[in-house]
Parts: sequence; structure tokens; C-alpha cells
Amino acid sequence: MNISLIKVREPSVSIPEVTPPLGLMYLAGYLRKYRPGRDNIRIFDLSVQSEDYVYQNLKDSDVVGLSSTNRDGLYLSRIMKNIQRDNRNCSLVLGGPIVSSLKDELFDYFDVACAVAHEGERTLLEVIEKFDGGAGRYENIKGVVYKNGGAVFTGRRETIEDLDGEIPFPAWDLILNNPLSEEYWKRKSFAFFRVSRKYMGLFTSRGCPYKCIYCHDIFAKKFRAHSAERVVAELEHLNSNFGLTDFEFYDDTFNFDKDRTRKICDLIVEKRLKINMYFPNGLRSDVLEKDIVEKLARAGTRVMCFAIETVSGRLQKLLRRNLRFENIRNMIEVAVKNGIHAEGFFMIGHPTETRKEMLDTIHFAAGLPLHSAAFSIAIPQKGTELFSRYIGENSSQNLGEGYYEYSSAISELPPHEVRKLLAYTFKKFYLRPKRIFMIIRTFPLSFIFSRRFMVQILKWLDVVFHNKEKQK
Ligand code: B12
Ligand code: SF4
Repeated sequence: MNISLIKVREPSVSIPEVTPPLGLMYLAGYLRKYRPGRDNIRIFDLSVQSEDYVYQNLKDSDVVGLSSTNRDGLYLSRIMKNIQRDNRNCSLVLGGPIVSSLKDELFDYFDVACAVAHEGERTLLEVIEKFDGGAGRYENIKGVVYKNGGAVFTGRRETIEDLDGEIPFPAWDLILNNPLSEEYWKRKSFAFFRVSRKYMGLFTSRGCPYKCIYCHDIFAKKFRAHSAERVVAELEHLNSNFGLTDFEFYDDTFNFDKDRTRKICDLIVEKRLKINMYFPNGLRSDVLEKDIVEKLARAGTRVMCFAIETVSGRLQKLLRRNLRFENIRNMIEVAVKNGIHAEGFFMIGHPTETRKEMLDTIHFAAGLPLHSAAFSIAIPQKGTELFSRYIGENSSQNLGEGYYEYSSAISELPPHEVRKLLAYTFKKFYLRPKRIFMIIRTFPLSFIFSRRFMVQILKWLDVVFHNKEKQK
């Protein structure tokens, strides 16, 4: 079958970061393994390709699979209508985080026969078998949302436990042997900086055992991981076959299994792999240990992000984040001492948060020996406990451009006051000679003079001055 998989993402000024469509590469790799020689699979990405280009290339598709997050819900709806209009004989299937978040509510927004929720590999395989003349019925396929009068969700499918045995390498070649790869490499990726222009994202574990109320649950609340050997085999493969040296890890809790983390680092050193590693999606800082940070540094870690969010013990509890703080400063110091660029993630505007709590977090962040910090405003997203508790399930907010409009005042301060404080965080944190010197010292020169870096500087300036305008 001709299968086209499309990442649907509206080109956005507010989030310039773009990453290769790892989820689609996993699905393509899986279909190749379990339907060998039966499909011709292509991947498109609307965050880096034009709509016209994608539409023109879909003409002979038997199946079109679309992947989206909530943020791009309204855009997805428009794209889907256009595809349905031009390709009446092709079967459409929807997947990605938006389906896991909305489930049977999905059909309130989208007119599609079938959607796949949560971990997609096994479910998509069964859906494709059905499209390919199989006798299967949606009602017998676990993990789908299908139309039967209204929307029916067939229930959550069991997770894949033997990741090494069942999940093949993602179909990286569909991106890396394609001019499309250049489009990712010339844009800002997830990490604060990269040494080499060329890179690939990796996802070495699935699921997260923590239960933060603002977070989604795509891969279940249980940590499952590829073995250290498999992770290093992926790195070696990408290094020797595609010449890549830079790798961004997008795992939710890469370091949850301490021994696996140690072993991955040891193997990289043992095999003398000369690579640069980045953890832009954060490491769980309270389960880090000094020797682990040192090993990560020796193995080539350049950027390590610490997701701290709030310093308030009350809010840590309310958000069910439950981060223990004793260890954080130490681990940041060890990282910095070992030449790793340390970034902190912080949020303000949490439910019931007071001005004092916000300021405490800002001052705590500014006092940490971090190179950089990303401050954002907590936005309740559909499909999370934060949303159902503080906004209400019936609201359709968050499926489009309005996403970043901080319209839902869930903290003690009105939205414009929270925005004012956000602007203050940038000044408080960055406008210190010591910090600027620290940042420049860890950056490779090639990055300082790159277009990507200039764009980042402009973005920061925009945040500071844009908010100033709004305050007037
Ligand atoms: C890399 C990343 C980014 C990158 C790139 C995002 C992008 N869309 O291009 C950057 C840094 C830009 C980013 C930004 C944001 N992100 Co982000 N990001 C991630 C991250 C860390 C990894 C994504 C990944 O590669 N996963 C690994 C692959 C294997 O998983 P997957 O893509 O979900 O695919 C699997 C299934 O979903 C399914 N599937 C996926 N597509 C399809 C398609 C079909 C047809 C089928 C059948 C199945 C299927 O099968 C796949 C294999 O099992 C995830 C966290 C996570 N755990 O996934 C968050 C995540 C996707 N991001 C999230 C959010 C909230 C955001 C932001 C809104 C943050 C913000 N406030 O600014 C923005 C929105 C950007 C946007 N417009 O999409 C949420 C999305 C929640 C939701 N329901 O929408 C996630 C899940 C984090 C979380 N736990 O809350 N993000
Ligand atoms: S925010 Fe991070 S630690 Fe919390 S549930 Fe989500 S992935 Fe897990």
C-alpha cells in the first residue's frame, strides 16, 4: 500500500523549535518490520514543507496518517478537510498526542473514520491490515476511536514491554536520505545549542512513573526502556551510516533507571564514540547522582536540562510533581563543573499561586548556577487533570492559536500581572555579566556566530520588549 505519514504542525513564530518526526519514523519502521515489502511509506512534515508540496505528493496514497499535538488542532482540522476533498479514495487515520488527549471527544472537532490513541505501533499495524483487505473490524482493534453513530473508544491497549525485541530502529532513512533533513538542520532544534548542525532525536524509553497534573499520559505511567546496548547500537548506527555526531534525547525520564544511564555512558566511552548529547526534555534531577552526571559528561553530554518548575513546596504537592530539592543545586554544580551547559525549566501562574510564590521561584532560579533558564506560564491543556480541575471539560480552549493566550486566570494574579512577571524573569535571570560570561564559555564558537544563535537572541529580546509594550 502507498502510505503517507504527515506531521501536522502549523509553522509558528512563538515556538521556532522544530524536531524530526520521530513518532512517524517509529511507525514506519514498525510497519516495515511486520509487513515486509508490502508498503511504500513516505513521511511529510508541514512544519518544514509547504501545504501545496504535501498535497501534490499525496495523490497516489492509499492511506494517509496524520500526527498532531493539541496545539495544532484547528490547523489539523483544516488540513484534514483539504486532504479529504482532494483524495476521496484514500483512508485517513489520525494519531499522535491529540488523540490520546481527546479520545472520544475527538469527533466533536474532526470528521475522521478512525483515530489511534496512545502508543501507536501495534494499533496502526492492525488498522493498516484492515485497510489492506483484512476482515478486521474497528471494534476489535484495541486503542482506536471510531465512528459508530457517535465516537467509540475501544479501550486502552496494553503497552509494549519488550521494546528491544518488538520495536525496530525507527525508519531514520526516510528523513536522513531525504533533502528534508536539511530543513531540520538549518532550524533551531529543541536543545539550547548544538555543536554540529546535523543531528537526530532519540527516544530511548517510554512512559513516566510520575503523575504531574499538568502533563499528558501518552505512553502510560510506567517506565519502560530500551537496554543500554540497544541505545548505544542506535548511536553507532546513526554515527557510522549517516555520519551523525549530535543526538538530542526526548525521553520523559531518561535517567529514571540509574544503572541503565551509567551503562549507556560506560558503553559510549568504551566504544570510543565521539558524540555530543543533549537532554532538552529535562532529566529528573532528584534521581541524579554525582557519578552519573560525571559519566554523562565523559560520554559527551553538552546540554542538560533540569525541570524544576516551582520552588514552592505547597505547589510541588498540589501539582503532584513532588520534586525533592536537596539534590538539585549540587547536581547543577557538578554538571557546570564538568563543562555541561545547565538549563533550568520553571513555570509560573500555577493554580492558586500567589505573587510571593512566583517571586520566590524567580529568585531561586536566578540564584542557581545555571547557564540558562526557560520560564513559561502554566497553561492548562485539554486532556490533563489541570485542565479538567481548573478549566472544565466542556471548554474547547487550547486547540488553536488561542493556545498561548493566557486567558484562564488560575493563579492568584490576573493574566497581565503574570505576563509582567514573566518579562521580569528574563531580566532578573539573564542580565547579569556573570551569566552572560558563563553562557559564552560553554558555547562552541561556531554556534555563537550562527544564524540560529542570533534568532535566539532576538526571541529573548522580543519576550522582554513585547511584554513591556503590553504593560503600558
Ligand atoms: C520533541 C517535543 C517537542 C518539540 C517538537 C514538537 C513538534 N510537534 O514538532 C518542541 C520542542 C518544538 C515541542 C513543542 C511543544 N510541545 Co512538545 N514534546 C516533545 C516530546 C518531548 C517528544 C516528542 C517525541 O518525539 N516523542 C516520541 C514519539 C515516539 O512519540 P509520538 O510522537 O507521540 O508518537 C507515538 C504516538 O503518539 C503515536 N502516533 C504519533 N503520530 C501518529 C500518527 C498516526 C497516524 C498514528 C496511527 C499514531 C501516531 O505513535 C507513535 C509511536 O508510539 C513530547 C513528549 C513525549 N513524551 O512524547 C512533547 C509533547 C509532544 N509536547 C507537548 C507540548 C504541550 C508542547 C508545547 C505545546 C509546549 C509549549 N507550551 O510550548 C509545544 C507545542 C508545539 C507544537 N506545535 O506541537 C505535549 C503534547 C500534549 C498534547 N496532547 O498535545 C507532549 C506530549 C509533552 C507532554 N507530556 O505533555 N515539543
Ligand atoms: S512532567 Fe515530566 S515527570 Fe511529570 S509526569 Fe510529565 S513526563 Fe513525568
